[in-house]
Amino acid sequence: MSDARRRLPPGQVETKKWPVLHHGEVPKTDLAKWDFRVFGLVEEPLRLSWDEFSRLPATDTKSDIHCVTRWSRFDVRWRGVLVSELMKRVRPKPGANFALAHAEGDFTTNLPLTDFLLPENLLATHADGAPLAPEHGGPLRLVVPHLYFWKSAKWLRGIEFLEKDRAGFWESVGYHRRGDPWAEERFEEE
Ligand SMILES: Nc1nc2c(c(=O)[nH]1)N[C@H]1C(S)=C(S)[C@@H](COP(=O)(O)O)O[C@H]1N2
Ligand SMILES: [Mo]
Repeated sequence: MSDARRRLPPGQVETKKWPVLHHGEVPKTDLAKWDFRVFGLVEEPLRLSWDEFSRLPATDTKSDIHCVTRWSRFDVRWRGVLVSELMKRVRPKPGANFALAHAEGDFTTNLPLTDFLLPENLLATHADGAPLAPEHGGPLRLVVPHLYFWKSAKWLRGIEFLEKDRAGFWESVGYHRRGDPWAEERFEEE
């Protein structure tokens, strides 16, 4: 099997392009008013301004994107703050089992805590060497490479830790609660 085939989850097709997909309008972000919040089941809630967030240590990563609409894009170069770096500043309470990513305009997406904490997950400010374009989620998006791309919330504004799973935006209209592309967890069975 070719390298490209091995990297392609079942039912996916590789594209060199980067399609833009989301619900609603691209939000206009005023960085002076922007904040990033960590709340819910955590010992100390955290609130960072854009300046404070920008001072967190940045890391370069590279990962593949797998969209549930069946396109995959290989080797996207990301730059941003590793979730593990953020977690050095946050202590989830013992009952925290899920993370709910909050984005502009009430968009949310839910992740089991174990999926959220994986070492390759990133709070991305840059893609392919440039600041993340607004249509791709700039100034900040979540990147969770091992799950379908709808879990990678664009225009990310915070993370809420929860005891019980709470369906996010796409999950509440039938998308799978976990979304593993290798297991083709596309939609919840009726
Ligand atoms: N805030 C927000 N983030 C979102 C979405 C959305 O509707 N709102 N859609 C998701 C879906 S379904 C996909 S496939 C990817 C698309 O990201 P892209 O436009 O950068 O390719 O964003 C995800 N993140
Ligand atoms: Mo999607």
